[in-house]
Amino acid sequence: MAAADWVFKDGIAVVTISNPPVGALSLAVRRELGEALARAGQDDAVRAVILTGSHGAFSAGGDIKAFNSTDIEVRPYVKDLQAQIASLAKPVIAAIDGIALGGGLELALACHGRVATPRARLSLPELKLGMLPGAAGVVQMTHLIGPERTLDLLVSGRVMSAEEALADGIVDMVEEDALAAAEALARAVLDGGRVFVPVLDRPVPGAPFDPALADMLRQQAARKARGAEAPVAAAEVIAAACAMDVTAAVAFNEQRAGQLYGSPQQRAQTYYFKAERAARRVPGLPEATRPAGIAKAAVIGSGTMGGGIAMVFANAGIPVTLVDISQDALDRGMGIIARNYDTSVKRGSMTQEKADMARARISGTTDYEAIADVDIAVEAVFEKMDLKQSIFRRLDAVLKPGAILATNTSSLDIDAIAAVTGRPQDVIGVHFFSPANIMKLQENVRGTASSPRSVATVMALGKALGKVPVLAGNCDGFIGNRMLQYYQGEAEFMLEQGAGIEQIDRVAERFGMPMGPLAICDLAGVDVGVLIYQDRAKRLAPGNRQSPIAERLLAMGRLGQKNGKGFYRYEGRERIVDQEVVDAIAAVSAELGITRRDFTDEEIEARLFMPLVNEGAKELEDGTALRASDIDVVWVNGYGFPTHKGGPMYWGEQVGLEKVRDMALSLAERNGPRWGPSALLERLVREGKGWADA
Ligand code: 3H9
Repeated sequence: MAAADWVFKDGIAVVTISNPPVGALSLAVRRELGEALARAGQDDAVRAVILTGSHGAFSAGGDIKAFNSTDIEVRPYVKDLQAQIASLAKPVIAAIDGIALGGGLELALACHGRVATPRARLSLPELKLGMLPGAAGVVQMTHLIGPERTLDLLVSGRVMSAEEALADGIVDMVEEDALAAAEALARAVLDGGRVFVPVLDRPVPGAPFDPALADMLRQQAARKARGAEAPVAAAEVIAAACAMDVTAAVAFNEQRAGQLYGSPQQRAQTYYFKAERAARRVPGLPEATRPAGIAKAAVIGSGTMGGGIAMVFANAGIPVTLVDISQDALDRGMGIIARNYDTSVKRGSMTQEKADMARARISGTTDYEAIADVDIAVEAVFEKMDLKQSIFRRLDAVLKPGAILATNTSSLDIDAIAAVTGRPQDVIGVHFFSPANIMKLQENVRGTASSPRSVATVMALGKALGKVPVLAGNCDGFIGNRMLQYYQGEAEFMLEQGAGIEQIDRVAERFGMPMGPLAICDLAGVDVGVLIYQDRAKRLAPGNRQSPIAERLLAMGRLGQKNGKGFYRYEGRERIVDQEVVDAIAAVSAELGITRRDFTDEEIEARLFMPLVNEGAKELEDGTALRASDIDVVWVNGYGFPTHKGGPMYWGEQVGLEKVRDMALSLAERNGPRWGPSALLERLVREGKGWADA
């Protein structure tokens, strides 16, 4: 089939983008669209053109799979197609069913009119790829919805519904039969009954603007960007769209987009886009493996985590029963869920109607018999092995054959949990991150006995729940938390040597992390961190040490944010360094005989992030992670690692694996052998290779 089909009837040519599954604007599509538009221009019998998509998509925009290859650089570009539409003395109407994203939406916005079906979803998601809409999209959108809303739309990458697009004049009609409606619109234009003002000729809503607008937009974008360049560039182009004439603004849009395309951030984010999709595929599952359908779920434990997980199922349309030991506990859990939904409605992230429907899908019980027919039960109680095992015995006794018995443990041994059941093949880990209804990561943990069906089910479930699923092997801390201990551990070792509390957090935050490692400790609770340390201390091989700083803080009654003092003292949200903590750290240094010294920001950055890469390599080596890119997906979605750096493994490769290896050698000398380089890393350095050869 051609990449763009042409059908002609009664004076109207219907040109269809045909590039399943998502209608990406590949070179073949762009060429054939160009030819179709030229033919429409030359053929006097053609009086109007309808541009539409197929396979449930108008177009997902530029062909991401061809990014950074030569194909993308071959004309016609989307802007050439737009110019053809503009110069055609015949109406062109876009008929949009399903997605119109990025370049696809820019193309539609260059048409004279637009009709959408109720299923249409419109977005300019380019910033997620580290780039800008390059075919005038920033200017087009500013002319449609004004500067502030355009910035919000671009920075969030939010998807608009057909109704929303209609209310904003982005589409002209919403009709079930978009083709018929587009044809009627085209005929109305031909009859002179309907006139469309091209998007770029419309005045920017809200004009005239405050001269300080450009600065305001820039600052707003920079605050959200955490070091990403594209949001700031977007703000600059939006400001230009408000201040310059259209031709100059469009040229500036193209220029800024061109500067970002090919940049290290664009490459990192495009890599990351592919990484998320690769993570869904599990190599080695027998071809006949089919995931079990999940129509009904149960969650055991109605605390913060359990309640959040119940909301995730309910939000995805799956009825879910919360199980707890007492009615009191259930009532408390249900109360928190109700408040969370109220907050979502207040913040505008959910309509009242959707929240009510989701809430109605959550029920509670204290009786395990009541969940006998669920397809999956997710246990989400305290991290205590004997408690979890007793719950799994009960689940084993009541659940129907073939049900999935899942645990939300963040660190415990899946095999030890599975061993108390008569069906270890159906037992698997599904590790959600807190708050479960917000955080995207779903780290699925395969036990030794977990069947391919169980694996396939929780991977498919992740997608159905709107999460980003990644498969991990069963080990202490799985992919994410196993690495985290080195990041946080090294932060404390650097404190012992003289680095400042604020300096360490500032470096991590400037790198792009949402919060530095010490501030995170305060958020999670110094007491919680110390429990984990103490537990780990029992298992540490000889020669390895942990810093006693957190234990000291706990002894001083500093629990973290929960009592207003941990590594920092808190006044409202403000973090203030306390002399008492500085003194306590200096005392630890003195006791350990460590000479304190100044640190450069560069050293701190290297010592925080390189150990992550080394431990990631060990996970690849022992099979805990299937691919380096899976580790990146875990860190971006679970820990807020900046997407514009691709993830720790991608970043490590950019910095140089040799440097990562050298850092591991020096940290092993100071902190103990478990900090030493992974054998895989050493081999890759020796052979001059990267993760692709792991
Ligand atoms: C742009 O338009 C630049 C312009 O401003 C400049 C002028 C040109 N290209 O995600 P899924 C593949 S930048 C090529 O699993 P879903 C995807 O890799 C672009 N391929 O399904 C996967 O293939 P595979 C702006 C694409 O239903 C398959 O389609 N557009 C593209 O969960 C299914 O995808 C975007 O940023 C593409 N554009 O979600 C859109 N998109 O299985 C990014 C997808 O072999 N895409 N594929 O890996 C998305 O947001 C989601 O993929 C989408 C479907 C909503 C489309």
